[in-house]
Amino acid sequence: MLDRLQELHDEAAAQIESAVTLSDLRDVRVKYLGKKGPMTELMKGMGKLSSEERPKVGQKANEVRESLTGKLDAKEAKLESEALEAKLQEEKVDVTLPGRPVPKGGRHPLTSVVETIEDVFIGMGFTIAEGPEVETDYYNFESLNLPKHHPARDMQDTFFISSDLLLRTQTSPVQTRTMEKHQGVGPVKIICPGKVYRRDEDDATHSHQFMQIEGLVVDRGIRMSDLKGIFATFVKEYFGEDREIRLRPSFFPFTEPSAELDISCALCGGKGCRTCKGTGWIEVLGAGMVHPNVLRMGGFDPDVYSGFAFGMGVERFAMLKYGIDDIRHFYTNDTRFLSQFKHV
Ligand code: 2U9
Repeated sequence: MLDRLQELHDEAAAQIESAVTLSDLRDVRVKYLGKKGPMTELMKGMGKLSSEERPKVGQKANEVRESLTGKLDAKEAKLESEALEAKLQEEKVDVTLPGRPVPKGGRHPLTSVVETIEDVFIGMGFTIAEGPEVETDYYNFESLNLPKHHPARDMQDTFFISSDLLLRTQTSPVQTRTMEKHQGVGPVKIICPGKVYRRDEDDATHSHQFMQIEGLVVDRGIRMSDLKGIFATFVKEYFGEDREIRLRPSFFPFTEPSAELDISCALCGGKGCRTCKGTGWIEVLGAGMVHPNVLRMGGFDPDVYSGFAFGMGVERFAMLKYGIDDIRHFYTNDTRFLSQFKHV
């Protein structure tokens, strides 16, 4: 029996030695030291031994068990540390590698154009005023000398929300609201940037939603020459020193007299080309002296105060400056278009 125990020990020791994985080792442990293993089986025969032999066999069995347990534990620790080392090698991270750059966004070209125009006017002493996009009929039309059923209302096809509420068709209501706040005391010198809405079919030059910047100056003794001086500075700062300006008579219900401002065409230098339709001039904005009715409705006495106002379409300015041929590019969020304006 002692020999058999030694045999079992040597057999198990050889298998422990040759085990490659932790699972192999677990099988060896169960096979030799488990309840159904040969050791247990052998011990069942202890009863048949003489009282002299029994302690010897018992002692040998304990030695074998201890020896095997020690070998198993040692091999298990070795395999576990080998597995950990292999895992660490496999998952090794090179912390010195440079990071992958995250692509950066940029300002939308319309935002850049608005900010540039704002800066020019702020430089001339204007402040910025803003107001709601959902307006009342009074602020969008009545207060601008456009009473109900006035034919000029049709010039601006309107999105109505109810008979009295609408999406503003121009930022002019902000100017009326600002005049009201001043309670008949000048000066008022503001520009009003913002989104406006018109019931238009979208095409290359029309959009049902677009951006405007309007301006208003009200004070004692404001004249048409003040308007022209402001535009001369603005055009040179925004479009360039070499641009000339001219005013052409026009009509708007809220201004009298009214005019349109043209700038000389930079492409042909005034000779006439496709961009300026052969005229040498490009129309950029509308303006005029504030109509006395509009001053009165804003709370200013037209016998004491006068003013001028103007309005421009931001998309048109951006299209002229960057040579963009379709207004819809501004709203389709195609990054191939937008990424060209990252640095403007
Ligand atoms: C008040 C008084 C007067 C604003 C003005 C224009 C002329 C004008 C157009 C330019 C292109 C609109 O975006 S566009 O389609 N605007 O030509 N706007 S004068 O006049 C005002 C506004 C408010 C109280």
